[in-house]
Amino acid sequence: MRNLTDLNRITKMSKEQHKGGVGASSKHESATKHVTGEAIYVDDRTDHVNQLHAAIGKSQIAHGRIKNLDLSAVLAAPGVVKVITAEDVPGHLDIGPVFPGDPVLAKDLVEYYGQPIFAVAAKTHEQAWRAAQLAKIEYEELPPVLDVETALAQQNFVRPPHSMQRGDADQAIEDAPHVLESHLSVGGQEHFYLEGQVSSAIPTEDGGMMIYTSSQHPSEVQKLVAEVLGIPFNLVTIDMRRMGGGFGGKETQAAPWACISALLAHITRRPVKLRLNRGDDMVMTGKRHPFENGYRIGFDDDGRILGADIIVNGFCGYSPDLSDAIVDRAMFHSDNAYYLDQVKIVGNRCKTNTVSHTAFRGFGGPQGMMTIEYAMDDIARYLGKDPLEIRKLNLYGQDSRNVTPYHQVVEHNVLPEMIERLEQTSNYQQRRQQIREFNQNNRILKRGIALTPVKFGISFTVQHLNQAGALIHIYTDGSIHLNHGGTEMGQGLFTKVAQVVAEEFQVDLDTINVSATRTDKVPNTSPTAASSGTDLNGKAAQNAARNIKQRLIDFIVQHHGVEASEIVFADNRVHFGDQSISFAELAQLAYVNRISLSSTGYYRTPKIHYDRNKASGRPFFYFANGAAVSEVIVDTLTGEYKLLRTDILHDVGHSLNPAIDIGQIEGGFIQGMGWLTSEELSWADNGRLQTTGPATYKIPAVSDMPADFRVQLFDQRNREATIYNSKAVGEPPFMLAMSVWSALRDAASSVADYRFSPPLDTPATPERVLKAVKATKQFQTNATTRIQAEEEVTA
Ligand code: MTE
Ligand code: QUE
Ligand code: MOS
Repeated sequence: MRNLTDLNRITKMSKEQHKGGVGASSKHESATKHVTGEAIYVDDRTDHVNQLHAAIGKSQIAHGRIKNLDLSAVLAAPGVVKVITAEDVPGHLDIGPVFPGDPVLAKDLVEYYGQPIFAVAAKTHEQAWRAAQLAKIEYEELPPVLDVETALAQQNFVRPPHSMQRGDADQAIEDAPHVLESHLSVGGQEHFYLEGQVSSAIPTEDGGMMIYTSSQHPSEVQKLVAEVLGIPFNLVTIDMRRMGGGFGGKETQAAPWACISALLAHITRRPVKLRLNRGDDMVMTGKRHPFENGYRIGFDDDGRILGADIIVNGFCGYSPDLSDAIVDRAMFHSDNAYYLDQVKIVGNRCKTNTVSHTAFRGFGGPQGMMTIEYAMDDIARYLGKDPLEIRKLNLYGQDSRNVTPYHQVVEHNVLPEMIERLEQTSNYQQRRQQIREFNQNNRILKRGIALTPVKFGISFTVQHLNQAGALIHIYTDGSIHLNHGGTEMGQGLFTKVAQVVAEEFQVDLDTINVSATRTDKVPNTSPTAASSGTDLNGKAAQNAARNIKQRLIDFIVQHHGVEASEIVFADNRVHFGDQSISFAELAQLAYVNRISLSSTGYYRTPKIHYDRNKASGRPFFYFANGAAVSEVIVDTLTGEYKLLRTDILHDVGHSLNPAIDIGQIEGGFIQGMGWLTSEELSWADNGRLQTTGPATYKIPAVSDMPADFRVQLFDQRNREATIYNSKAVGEPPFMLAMSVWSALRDAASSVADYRFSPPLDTPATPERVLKAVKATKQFQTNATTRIQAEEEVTA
């Protein structure tokens, strides 16, 4: 019998000998294919015989009724085979994901500029697009609502308002020694995934549909395609191997194009591909919600918050889409990392005649956090203190100072320790001093620095979405086929889940093949969203692997007459008694002995519950944390600036793959920086989006990376029982970019020796930074005049 030392030796050996298990910085499973161009995206799939290409005819007004739709020129255009309108939809017209409100093609009423009205199928992509421009449409125009103020004044909402509260915020503010109030405009954001929206539909022999689509939510596409066609769900199959980026923009926004290509395929009985060009994609798909937020906060002489009254108003666009959950998440993150003693938070879902805004990395959380971070800077300037001091003072802490406005207790709070550490490693205090000196000695160039924290709740706040399934087959050569409900969009989900399975069987990562996400393999899946992909699918895959492993162990016990405790999976082998066979031999042996080598797996997140009517419960299984210090330099004559250095300390628990996690942190931070600095959406007065390509919409370039970029993982395991005690990483780092915005404000504030907190809406473009500098100079001038006047009076 094998003794414990032997077992330990084998287990230890396995760490060295099987490649790519949990904790290894294995490269992304498609890294090589990505850089050689061999990775296949939907549009790279070989065309089918007889395939048609589709394009969309769009509304040219923001709000109105269609009086007359003349499509004769479209139908007569070269190559055109079929033109469809709402009248041609055999099943449901509405494809709203949660609540109704999104007709797949507009019927009578149009509610935003660019709304799909008809679709064309032609022999080529270009023929379809050209034909779609030839429609003659007469409208009866209605006044559009294009701003939040009007929507609020008219109580024009896509969903009813919602609020959460604890204690009596009004009273606490009234009783507080100091009160500040302000408002903040937070801009939206275009997803700018490199691969645009695309779907390819192929009719199947039994009246069903096979769809290849770039979607984060294959099960929802399956449901909606079946519903618009009026056929059962089991006749529709969705296949999704990889996206060229999703970022939330392919959660609901992929479905219309899948439905339209399916409708055209259903009607013509031919395969149909629909790929939006960049301009159409930007006009027709929802973006991050812009927000108009406000706060009124009471605090004591130290800057400790005593009462907070916060309002968040999301621009939802014309329909509910996911806005209810998005504004909820903005509300859930209005505290960010701070204890707000007596608090009231109100969220409005404003209806505007623009495209329906949707999920985008952080799902409303970033827009929610901005307000309290804005207030932190304002309180600091008012009291003449360093903003970091105010932030630290207000962090969630011990005793009763650890309960959120929705009554979830903040457990295992690592942020105070993380901030302490980052303050040290980034040399914050010394650099703050150097920056003060630099600013005193430089009239035109000013530097700024800020440290901002992030606390982000992990779990879908809609409880039933917190579940996942997986499917594993082991073949008789020992190679493993893995499938799960999550989708790959570049974030490394397939790699991490495969690592979990490699760890379970102690085999090399490259013996596992992860195949395309398909609705006929794992059914009824949740969107790959809320950063939960690895948490949910990793556990489901582990469950499937453990089912098979248990069968193999039972088999060895019976077949070889050894104790289960003596069986060890290690280094691509299984050891028992005095024997050791390869994993492939074991698979072969199990097969001939009629042991099933296939299993499904399932997982549901424990501990979570939430009563939305009471706005109370534990919506989040745990929190992911991070903090960043950014330093900028601003030209106060032009408002131009540069990010000089960023230090990040981020909490991913026990990392499943440090290389991929650091990639997510860097990418998320840069994407967040783009949102808060250069990416500005512009709509004309008639509701037409004017920023429809990279020439007018500025995403970060490689030259915008901080010259000095230091990312560290906070390597402490998650105290909750997540997959190998890791933490979700997809969205939280996005919000670390608030440090850049706050640093820009710090630089502007230096112009009045930090006694004034200039307004700085986002994106903080050079124009807005220049405005902030000017407001600060004005404050300085007024203050000087006032002092001179006072001196004259005294003299
Ligand atoms: N990383 C890449 N490279 N591409 C993406 O589209 N999407 C982000 C994040 N990281 C995204 C990404 C968003 S919005 C989410 S919710 C998560 O990845 C989803 O994947 P996960 O849950 O597997 O982390
Ligand atoms: C975070 C998210 C999502 C969320 C809630 C979060 C998300 C999402 C949904 C959602 C809600 C209701 C539905 C549905 C999806 O909720 O991405 O299909 O019926 O899609 O806290 O990221
Ligand atoms: Mo991410 S916004 O939850 O897709």
